[in-house]
Amino acid sequence: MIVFVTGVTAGFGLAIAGKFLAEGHKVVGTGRRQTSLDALKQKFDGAFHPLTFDVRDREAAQRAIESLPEPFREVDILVNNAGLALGLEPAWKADLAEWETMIDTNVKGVVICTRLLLPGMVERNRGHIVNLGSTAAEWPYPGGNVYGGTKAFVHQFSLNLRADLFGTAIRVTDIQPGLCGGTEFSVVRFRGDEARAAAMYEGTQPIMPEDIADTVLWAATRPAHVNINSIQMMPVSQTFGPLAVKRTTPPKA
Ligand code: NDP
Ligand code: 8X3
Repeated sequence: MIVFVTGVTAGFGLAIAGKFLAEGHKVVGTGRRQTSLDALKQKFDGAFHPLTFDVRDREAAQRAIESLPEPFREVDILVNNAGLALGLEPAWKADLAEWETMIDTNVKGVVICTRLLLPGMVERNRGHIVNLGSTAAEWPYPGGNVYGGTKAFVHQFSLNLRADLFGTAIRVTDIQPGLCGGTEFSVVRFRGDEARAAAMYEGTQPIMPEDIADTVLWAATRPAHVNINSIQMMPVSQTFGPLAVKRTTPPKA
């Protein structure tokens, strides 16, 4: 199979690309960091094709996809993985430019790559779109605001794609992870503050990129008549809390 994975220069994307390559598939891997993509090309020459573009840039994405050489053209699986969270401030203090970056990357980026690759899948009546959502799509938390909103979009977009694809063999899956370590996610979210990022995982055993890669591979290798709509996954060290209730008086014991 030919697997197109956005954001392979770190974290989940790197693990997903590695997993599919190890299983003998060809991978088109994207990102903005040219040197990381070059290193992957050198390591997996012939099986890995790098594309350097920003998923927010529709024309750059189109140029990159149109440049794909013949052996990588007929993409079977698109993994919309590139994404980010920025900040954890309450809505009235958050940086509006950071909100726009999250919307442009997590929403527009997913929409652009999907729209560019879907016609080929429909033409071949073969394909699978796997989106990286988040538990934040369904479980709000303070400071999650726009990040959670973008992942709710990813979830609903995934379901709606399947509605459009009714009658075709093309599958769509939304993977919704909770607390995950071993990626750059929190360092990016806390704008390079490594100590604050590390504190997120202290004393926990979070989900790791390898767990996500296993899940993507599993969803993509179900029998052709099975569509996994969504998978929500959390580490055992994470679960749900009660709804917050602000009281003006302390509760009676
Ligand atoms: P990382 O920060 O480790 O990796 C993000 C990847 O996305 C990088 O390869 C980066 O490449 C790429 N990327 C980011 N912005 C852009 C852009 N504008 N254009 C192109 N590529 C971009 O994050 P994770 O691996 O942790 O996260 C991957 C996905 O999983 C995200 O969508 C995230 O929201 C989601 N997720 C993460 C969780 C977590 O706790 N880690 C939990 C739930 C979901 P480059 O910088 O080279 O462009
Ligand atoms: C990443 C998980 O809980 O930081 O999507 O939003 S969380």
